[in-house]
Amino acid sequence: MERSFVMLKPGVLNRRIAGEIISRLEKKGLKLVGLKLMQITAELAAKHYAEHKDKSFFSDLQAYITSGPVVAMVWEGEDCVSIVRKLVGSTKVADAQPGTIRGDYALHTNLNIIHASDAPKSAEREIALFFRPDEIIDWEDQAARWF
Ligand code: FUP
Repeated sequence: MERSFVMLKPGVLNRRIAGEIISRLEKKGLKLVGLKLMQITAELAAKHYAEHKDKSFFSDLQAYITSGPVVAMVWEGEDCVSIVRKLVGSTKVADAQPGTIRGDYALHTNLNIIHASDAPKSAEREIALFFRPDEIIDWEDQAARWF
């Protein structure tokens, strides 16, 4: 089983669409194993986006991601990282296909509403940055009992 770190960026709570977006990941069949509302500090934002620290958009990105609460999540499933990236859609919102989360809900790339790990290694790093091990619940999936 693979895990991915997913974060609903500030703006999602203002727009009251957190539930809709979480629902898309649930409907795909992925398993939610970690979830919390967080106010990210500038330090955590800098660690999370370390690969972008020299880019021109970094300070705007850091300001945006710390401007309000985010919903930090860990999702689990087979090929979870690449499946979530497909559901999320392209980074540049002009390229994000309708039907994807960014394609349906975002108009500006710098406000593209959701983050999802781009590889299993990044997922491990990001999960460790945002979650303590005891905040992730390895619950027994009894879906077959219900459906
Ligand atoms: P992604 O993995 O799809 O989130 O994409 P990146 O890691 O390349 O970018 C991280 C964030 O930086 C994006 F979500 C939005 C922001 N960004 C910009 O604002 N402008 C750009 O040209 C590229 C990224």
